[in-house]
Amino acid sequence: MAGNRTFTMIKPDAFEAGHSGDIIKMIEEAGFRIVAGKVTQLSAELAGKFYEVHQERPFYGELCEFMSSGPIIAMILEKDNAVEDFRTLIGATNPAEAAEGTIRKRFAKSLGENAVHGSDSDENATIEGNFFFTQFDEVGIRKVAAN
Ligand code: DAT
Ligand code: MG
Repeated sequence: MAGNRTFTMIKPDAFEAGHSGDIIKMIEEAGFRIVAGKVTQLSAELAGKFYEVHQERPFYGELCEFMSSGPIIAMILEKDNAVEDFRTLIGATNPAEAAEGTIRKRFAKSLGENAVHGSDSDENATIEGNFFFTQFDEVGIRKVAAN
C-alpha cells in the first residue's frame, strides 16, 4: 500500500529567488498538508550525507556544494499516495523535460539547480524526514483533527 507521507526541500536556488511562498502554495493547492517544516542551511558535510546514494556520480561534488550554498525549507508532507503524487507535482529532474504546470517547469533554473527535492520511495521519505525532524517537530495530525 502506498504511504501517505513524503519529504521535500525547497532548494537554495528557489529560496534565494523568493519562490518559497509560490511553491508552498502549489503544494497546498495540490492537496498536501505540511506536518513539519523548517528553514535551515545544510553544511557541505550534511548535504553529502543526505545525498550519499549519489556519491559515485560525477555531479556529487557540485550537488553538495549547491545544496549547502544557502538556506532551504525542509518539510514533511501528508497526502494519500504522497510520494508518487509529489513526484508528479514537481516534474522531471531536468526542468527542460518537466511537464507544464509542474514546480520544476515553473521555478527550476537547471538540471543541477532544480528548485525542489522530492523523496523517491516511502522508505526514503521516512529516512529523509528523520534526517531533519524528530517526532516532536511533527503536527499530531489525528489529535488536531479530533479537537
Ligand atoms: P531527483 O531530485 O529528481 O530525485 P536525482 O535523485 O537523480 O533526481 O538527483 C538528485 C539531484 O542531483 C537532482 O535533483 C539534481 C542533481 N542532478 C541529478 N542528475 C544530475 C546531472 N546529470 N548533472 C547535475 N546535477 C544532477
Ligand atoms: Mg532523487
